[in-house]
Amino acid sequence: MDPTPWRRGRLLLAALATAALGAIGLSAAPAAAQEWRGWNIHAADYPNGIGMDAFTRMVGERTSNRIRMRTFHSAQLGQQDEAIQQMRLGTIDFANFNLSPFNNLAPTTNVVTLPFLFRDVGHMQQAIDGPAGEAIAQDLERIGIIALSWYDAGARSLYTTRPVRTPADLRGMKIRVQTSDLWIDLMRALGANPTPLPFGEVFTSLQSGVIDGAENNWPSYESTRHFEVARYYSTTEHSNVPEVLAVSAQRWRRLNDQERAILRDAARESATIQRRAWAERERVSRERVAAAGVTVIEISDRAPWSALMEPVYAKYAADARLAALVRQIRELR
Ligand code: BDP
Repeated sequence: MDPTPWRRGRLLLAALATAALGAIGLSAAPAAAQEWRGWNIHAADYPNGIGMDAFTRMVGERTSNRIRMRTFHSAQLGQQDEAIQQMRLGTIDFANFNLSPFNNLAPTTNVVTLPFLFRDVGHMQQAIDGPAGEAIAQDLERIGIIALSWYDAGARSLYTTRPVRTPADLRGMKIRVQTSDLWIDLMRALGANPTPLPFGEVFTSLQSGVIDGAENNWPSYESTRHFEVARYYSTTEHSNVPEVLAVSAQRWRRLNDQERAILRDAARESATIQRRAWAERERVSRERVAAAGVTVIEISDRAPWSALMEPVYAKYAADARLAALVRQIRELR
């Protein structure tokens, strides 16, 4: 049966309203609230957890809870490599990752992982908030991951069950690395025996003697309690690889422009919060491990270490695009 004239009028009005709202990027029917699941490898009180919780709070407020995000801290949703796969499939919606586990998937992430590339944290931030970040975001988008902002991860140094002062001391030692070819070659170039393992397996592997050491920044060394089993921390500061706060492209595709802007702004603001918390936590973690009696071996001369890194640059920064990015980063002042 034909709609009555008044019903026809109502239908027309509804259609017009839908079209008008559609034009400004909103849908007529109140959109059903979306529930997003977030992955975090660290505990909630780690600077990255603090950043992520600030991000999800801001997104909730600014979308009137249309996008409700919940972060599962402490790797509750699995280890890092699985989490990356899940982000690509869209079964995890957002996450914070270190960039090293992307080394084999997104070539430009190798550049910011390169040993002894950055002069200091300020230099790293300039690169990742600038040309390096732009290039990496493009690479990540190709594998289904949308980078929204960049988190700090300090400098990574070696920690071991026996004292290490020179590369010669490392010879033959089994050192855990993240799953990345660059890291395997880097550790080999230092004379060690690289052992790729998930983060969550490092403590027991140190305890059982499967490995003799690992490498990480102060906050990770402390928060994981690795310092209880690997009692020597040598300040090699060999890599300043940063981290990304990212969203699955599966989700991103279904957001309107206004929602995307809200997420981008909240992510950037969360990075400011994370970086502040990071600087503070670095100091606190260092104090905590010193109080626990760890031997800190200060490496003041890094030249013998960086001299061994030539093959790593030759292999991972040889390609013209990557070499240009390295040059661009070095020229940042
Ligand atoms: C920490 C990073 C984390 C990595 C971990 C590792 O924040 O994302 O998974 O190192 O070494 O510093 O696996």
